[in-house]
Amino acid sequence: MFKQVVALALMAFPQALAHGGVLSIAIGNTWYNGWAPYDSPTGQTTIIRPWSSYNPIQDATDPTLSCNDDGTSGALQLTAPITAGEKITAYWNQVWPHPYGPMLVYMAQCPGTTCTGVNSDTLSWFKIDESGLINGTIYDGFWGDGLMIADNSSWTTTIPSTIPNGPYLIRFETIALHSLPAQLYPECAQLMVTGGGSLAPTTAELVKFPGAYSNTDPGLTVDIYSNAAQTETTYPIPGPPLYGSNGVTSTPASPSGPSSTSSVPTTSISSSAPSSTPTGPVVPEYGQCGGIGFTGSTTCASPFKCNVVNAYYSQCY
Ligand SMILES: *[C@@H]1O[C@H](CO)[C@@H](O)[C@H](O)[C@H]1NC(C)=O
Ligand SMILES: *[C@@H]1O[C@H](CO)[C@@H](O)[C@H](O)[C@H]1NC(C)=O
Ligand SMILES: [Cu+2]
Repeated sequence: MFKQVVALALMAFPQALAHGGVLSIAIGNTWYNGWAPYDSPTGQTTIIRPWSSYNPIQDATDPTLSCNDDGTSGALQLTAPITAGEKITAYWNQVWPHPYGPMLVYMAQCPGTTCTGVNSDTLSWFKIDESGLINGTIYDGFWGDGLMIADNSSWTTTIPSTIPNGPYLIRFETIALHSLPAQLYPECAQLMVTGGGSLAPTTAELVKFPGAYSNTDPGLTVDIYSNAAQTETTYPIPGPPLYGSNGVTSTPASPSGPSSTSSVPTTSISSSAPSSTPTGPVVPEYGQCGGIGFTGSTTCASPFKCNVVNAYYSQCY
């Protein structure tokens, strides 16, 4: 009997567990309350796609990996309007407990005029934002997840100004590496993008969920407590190359320069401190080009300029 009471109390207060998800979203001054996974789905109206558990997904082939549920949406599903180039912020339950691992944001365009009723498992996703190991080593460094926690357990990203108009899902994901298998926490929201451009993602940039990750990805299997981790300063972020990167995977720069011989822009994850005359790789549109602790290239690909977003993040656009 007592055990039952305890179990009920845990169900009523799932935030007592060290897990969670995206509870709300803000676009400009508009606040959108999220889906409540522990309430009855009946009658819930929100831009966030239904999701069902605070528990992490720990298998890259899990069928719920797209939006942390079976991929469907109900008839009451809402869609938020957003202008290409506008910022959107996702808020996790506070204080998010997992500071070691990357932050990732994906989008997927829906066929037709709305995403409502479209199964998220059928869509092709492209990555618009990522933040991996920001400084230090895999063992004791500062990660995108730490930045999310420092920023009020929230993550702000910019809808690329170049994506075509239309209905999209946006997928915010935080990955925690403090234990293995890695813990994946994705949630999705429905958007209607206007004011966009005409740069469709390339085939190399598009992935399915599940499909984008594998259980052998170095970025999902790294043991942050290993001896090797204590000296390793680069971390391969899982998933496809960033949208707009011309299909080139983010390449960590080495002290002697970019390891890629390609002439197309690459994103620096970690490198030696920028000199006054940077000769490293140029950062593509929407890539990071500055911020506290950032040591990568500060040179944006032409014609983009490096703009301060906040103290921790400057971006090329
Ligand atoms: C921090 O996030 C919460 C939602 O989790 C929000 O209500 C609050 O306004 C945020 N605080 C600031 C300073 O942005
Ligand atoms: C790493 O980056 C964080 C946030 O940008 C900063 O607070 C911290 O001092 C940096 N640590 C080192 C060793 O550079
Ligand atoms: Cu957790």
